[in-house]
Amino acid sequence: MAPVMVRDFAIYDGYLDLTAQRELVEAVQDVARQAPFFRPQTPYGKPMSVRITAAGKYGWFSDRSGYRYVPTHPDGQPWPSIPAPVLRIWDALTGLERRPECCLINHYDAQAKLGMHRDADEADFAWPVVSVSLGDDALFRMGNPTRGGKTQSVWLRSGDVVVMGGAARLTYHGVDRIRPGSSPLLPGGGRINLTLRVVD
Ligand code: MD3
Ligand code: FE
Repeated sequence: MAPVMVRDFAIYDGYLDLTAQRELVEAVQDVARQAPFFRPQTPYGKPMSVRITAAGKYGWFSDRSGYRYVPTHPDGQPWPSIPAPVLRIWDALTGLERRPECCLINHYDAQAKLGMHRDADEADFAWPVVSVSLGDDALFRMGNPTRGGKTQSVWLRSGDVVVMGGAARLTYHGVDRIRPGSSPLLPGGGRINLTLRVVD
């Protein structure tokens, strides 16, 4: 499947069929049973609207002392391993020998959004980031290597996969809003986004 390229973002529209999406939802539910979703505090002390959990060697965490990768869930347990069907997507689309060390899992309810930011806490930006969308549609905004400037938005739908390599890897991006009720995939509604990252 050939991606649609938007600003070096490779968008694989409808990459996952319904069976594959359901398999991933089960895998995410399994991770969340072991490592429950939580709401991080921003360094400014405000709770994020997105709830998160993770799988792999590292998860992502934020509190008053800043953003960082951490080897354990806030409950002290190591993160569950990254589910095999998730790694298969990485393998198929990147063709890399290297595997991601973090599968960050974001959950968006009807009110949740993610402000414009760059993902820059990883050691080597030469590795791509892969994103998988499940559930409700999301308005994804792509910006520039520095804050500000013209942006371009696309609706990401359940089953879409995006590969951020090249210039896109350090591009500002965010999620303005979801379209509540647009997908019946998740039992409680909302949207789940998986991002696969090489951290070390
Ligand atoms: C571009 N997540 O978790 S996925 C994030 O839909 C994040 O939950 C959004 O931004 C979401 O950090 C957007 C697309 C995405 C993810 C990671 C990136 C784009 C990226 C890392 C670098 C560059
Ligand atoms: Fe991001």
